[in-house]
Amino acid sequence: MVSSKTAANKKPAKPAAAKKPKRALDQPPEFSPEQEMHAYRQMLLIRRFEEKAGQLYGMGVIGGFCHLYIGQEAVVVGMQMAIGEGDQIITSYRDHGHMLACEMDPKGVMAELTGRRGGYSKGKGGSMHMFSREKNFYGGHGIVAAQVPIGTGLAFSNYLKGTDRVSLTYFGEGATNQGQVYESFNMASLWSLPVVYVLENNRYAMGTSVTRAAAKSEELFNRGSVYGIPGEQVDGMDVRAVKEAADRAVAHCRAGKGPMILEMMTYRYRGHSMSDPAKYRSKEEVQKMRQEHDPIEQVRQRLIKSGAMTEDSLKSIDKEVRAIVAEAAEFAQVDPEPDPAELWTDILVEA
Ligand SMILES: Cc1ncc(C[n+]2csc(CCOP(=O)(O)OP(=O)(O)O)c2C)c(N)n1
Repeated sequence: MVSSKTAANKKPAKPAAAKKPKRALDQPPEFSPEQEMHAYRQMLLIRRFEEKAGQLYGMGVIGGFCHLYIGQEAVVVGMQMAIGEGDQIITSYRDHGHMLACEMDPKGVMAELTGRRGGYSKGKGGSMHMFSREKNFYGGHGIVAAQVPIGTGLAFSNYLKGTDRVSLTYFGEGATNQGQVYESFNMASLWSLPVVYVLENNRYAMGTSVTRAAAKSEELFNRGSVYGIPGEQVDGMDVRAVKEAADRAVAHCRAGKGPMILEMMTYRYRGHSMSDPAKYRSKEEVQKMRQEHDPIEQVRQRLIKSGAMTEDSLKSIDKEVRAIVAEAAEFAQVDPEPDPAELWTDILVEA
């Protein structure tokens, strides 16, 4: 075990320079046709997967908690396009999209939702508690903001090991009011840890609007400023804007300049969880976001306009994606449930 004293001695503590928070560019750079296609396919996979999960939940095949990511797909896909082998990802309970973006197997994710042996936590974790060391996905956390110190710890480990790996630590705007976020900001800045705090501002924490819950809610990207952590507000519905901001934030971390906050302005179309009828906002508000800002539709329109794809070729991609999701759903229903004896396994790891 490495003591914090050793850690502090390894590199002299270098406080991050206090930078004036700035906003990202209004017009993001264009994607190549390959990047557009990649983003389209990944976002569509998440959307179709979540739609199927919602359906299975309605049928009673999935039980317990289930928080869908529909509407927010551009955030995780754009972030993922900016990182490389060995960079870590950690998030809250709204985690299926993050897992798919990390290329975890949709069958294993869906089977965990249905509580089957082939699930990523052997059917014992459910929607909020899945992990993959192989894909550098560190969960899946049900306690609001609990992943923020853990994600900061991942960055601390990168720092101690002297690697250039970066931790992407996601959390919601509701989590931004939790104390442990600021303890994390302090340490991340103190030791210049390579962590990008990806603040997914989908405007509601359960049924509470950000404007009712957060002081200075219009500038959450600025919440790290007293610690000298630079922050930016990003159009989280446009995958190109996300990728562009992510590239800069990741480069900032890799250059040893410490943490950065990206506030992703996004929106969730569905309720907080499956039991939320979402009566705290108007249907028109949701409709407007879907019609004018949908992250997948934006890419679809560009692909068609540029001539890179036709309606028919896009339909065939949709068919392929639906087949992957159908296969996952099938597996998640035929795979056996864990043996009751499994209740006593994987509880404690002896070091
Ligand atoms: C410490 C703690 N307090 C309260 C809850 C109940 N709770 C679950 S989700 C949630 C809202 C969090 O909203 P946000 O961070 O914005 O994330 P989102 O659900 O919008 O992705 C709350 C209050 C919890 N799980 N943990």
